[in-house]
Amino acid sequence: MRLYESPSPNARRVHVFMAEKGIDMERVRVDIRKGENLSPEYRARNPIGRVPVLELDDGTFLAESVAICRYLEHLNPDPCLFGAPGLPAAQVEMWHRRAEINFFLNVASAFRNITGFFKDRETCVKEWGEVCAKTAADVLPVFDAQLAQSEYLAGDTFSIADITLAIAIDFARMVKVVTLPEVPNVDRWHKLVASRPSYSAE
Ligand SMILES: N[C@@H](CCC(=O)N[C@@H](CS)C(=O)NCC(=O)O)C(=O)O
Repeated sequence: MRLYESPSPNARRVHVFMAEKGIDMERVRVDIRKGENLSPEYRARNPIGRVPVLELDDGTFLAESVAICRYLEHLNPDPCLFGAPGLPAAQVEMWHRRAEINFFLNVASAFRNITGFFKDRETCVKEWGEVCAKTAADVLPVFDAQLAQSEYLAGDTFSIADITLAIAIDFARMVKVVTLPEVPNVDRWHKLVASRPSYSAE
């Protein structure tokens, strides 16, 4: 297998997931700043033109970080990071979707629209970025309330929901476009997640 990637939060999700699973593979660096991900050659791997992309040994391409992680979970089920079948898996899915849709995507949209980082390839609307930044900040207390009563986001067990939210928070802190509210339970939990050896995987 081979992973097409760049230093970016979505590729990082896969790196941490791989480290949790003890999976390693060849990496191919894609320069997204220069737009290598928009070339016809790259779009043949992923028509959406984003990283990461996993290439299987038979030449199949799999894009979308979560789809890649699901496949890696299938290859190496331990530790279980998508939740045990039944209610635990549904709870992981619920918190993961909240982390991804309500927080991560708003942080990413704020970053893209406010900074114009990818203005060579998309229309950026600063005001929309500011709306997204506020939406991201406003939803963080929901995670804080959950983490006041639960060690990890979806319960007692570390899961992909924790990977996505922790990396999204790191990204928000790094790009500084979202004014993050005080969230002590999120801070407690983030230290716990960051102390895992997998979390420093690159
Ligand atoms: N939903 C996709 C999002 C992938 C994505 O947005 N990747 C960013 C890097 S974090 C990218 O490729 N950006 C390059 C661009 O927008 O041209 C996933 O989960 O993999």
